[in-house]
Amino acid sequence: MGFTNSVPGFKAEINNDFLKKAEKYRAGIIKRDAYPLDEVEIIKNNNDWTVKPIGPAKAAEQYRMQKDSKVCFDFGNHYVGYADFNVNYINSPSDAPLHLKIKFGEKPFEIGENREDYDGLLSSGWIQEEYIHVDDLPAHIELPRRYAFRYMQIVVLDTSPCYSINITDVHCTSVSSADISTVAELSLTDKELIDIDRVSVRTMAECMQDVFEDGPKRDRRLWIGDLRLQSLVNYETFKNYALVKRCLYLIAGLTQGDGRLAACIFSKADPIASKVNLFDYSLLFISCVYDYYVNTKDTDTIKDLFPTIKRQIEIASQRFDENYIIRDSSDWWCFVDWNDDLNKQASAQAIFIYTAKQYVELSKVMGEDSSETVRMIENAADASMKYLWDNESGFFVSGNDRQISWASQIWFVLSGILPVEENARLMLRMIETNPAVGIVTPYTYHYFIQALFDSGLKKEAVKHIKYYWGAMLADGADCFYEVFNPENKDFSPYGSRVINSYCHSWSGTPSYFIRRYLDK
Ligand code: RAM
Repeated sequence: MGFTNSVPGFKAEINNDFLKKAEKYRAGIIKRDAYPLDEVEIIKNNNDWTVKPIGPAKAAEQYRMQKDSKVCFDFGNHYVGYADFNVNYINSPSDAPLHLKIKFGEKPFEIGENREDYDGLLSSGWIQEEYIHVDDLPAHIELPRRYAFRYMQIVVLDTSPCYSINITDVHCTSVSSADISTVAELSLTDKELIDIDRVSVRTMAECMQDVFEDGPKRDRRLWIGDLRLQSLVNYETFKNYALVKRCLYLIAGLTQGDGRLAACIFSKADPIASKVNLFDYSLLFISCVYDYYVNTKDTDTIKDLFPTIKRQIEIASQRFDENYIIRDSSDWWCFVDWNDDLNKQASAQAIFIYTAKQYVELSKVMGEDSSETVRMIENAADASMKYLWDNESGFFVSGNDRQISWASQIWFVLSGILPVEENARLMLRMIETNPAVGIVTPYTYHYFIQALFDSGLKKEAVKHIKYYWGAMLADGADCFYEVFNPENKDFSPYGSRVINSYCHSWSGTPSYFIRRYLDK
């Protein structure tokens, strides 16, 4: 163990053995060539940005351009990669620097909107836009960042009165550690599910880089909650066990001190734990390890990681109050969903029970005594029925205002403290009553679908997969989105949809459900 202090006032704890292991399982990146398929124009139509087709892209031919002209390419699908092109002068040698603006977008409106108008919560640095000067022509331009995009627009800001330019050979070297050709074909014949599965698999492949990234446009990092869902899909599709193992060691190897897990890891140049700690994400690391064990039976890795998961139970249990209910607070202590109105206390209580049960299973595998955790689970379950179950409404309530939300019911179903038939009734009652505090992320929608399957409500599960992910398909999704509300497609927890990620790993989980429960 060693300490680093690269963030003032924040002591990250590093387990070098774990980091070495993470390095050993570093993924090989597969590179492929991608070219623009079509030339398009992004125009405002009925108050929104839409794609107007111009014609097939002239991939290796000239785009003759002068000051203030622009060209937009449609690559025909979502890509993660590095773009390059050639540019030369025409008419006369370049007697002044060429000034270009290049934009990339997963969605047309990212091309259409101006960065200057962005006023969201997250850094505008995420907006995929470059201003470059080219002093000498001809030149081969390699853009500096890795982009996640379907659309690429080049705008000529200036040349000089003497020369124009031509642009040729627009190209992208796409990158991923996943190979879609290794994924088994489905045998089911439901066209909508096949389409949903295809887009899920692509979403996952685009997010599988050096680590399981949450989204290749934003945040491009390893979050525990996202990893949990990505690895579930991975076990049913790519089966890249080494990449999961790498991520598990990275997370356990870069803690916040005292064994406390960071909710996410910055894994690039000099890997470091983030300063964010989330009650549910720390516990869901246990689920990551549990699922990994179930799918690999790799007891050596479980042995390494056991102290880490044990510590998460110890830390989480310090949040129980005198009634054995997880204490609520008004800071960002627990994630659950991006619904601002959501009170997270009940979900947190249920997540404790859900993950502690998995910890007990892993303790058995390791031959460790878990009787204390078993007692905690019983106490937490009893307290939940006493203080959080509301007989009158037939729902679990959360927080001082006894809020009834979708998330609280879903997590209590998953915690398994009620019999399956009661869980099924609870789910149906929730769907029927439709409590006002709903779901805004595919992440929580995943757990909703899981709760339906766990309650034996397969038909409802399929119906809701189609309703939710089918609506994204109908919206033209090449990959599935970070946030999606079919009733309010422009919703963003960050104040602007421009900064939302439109290829987000936690949204690719229909493949897991389809392949695990439906494709038999
Ligand atoms: C956002 C990302 C990420 C998620 C966190 C909590 O920054 O969408 O996927 O895990 O929130």
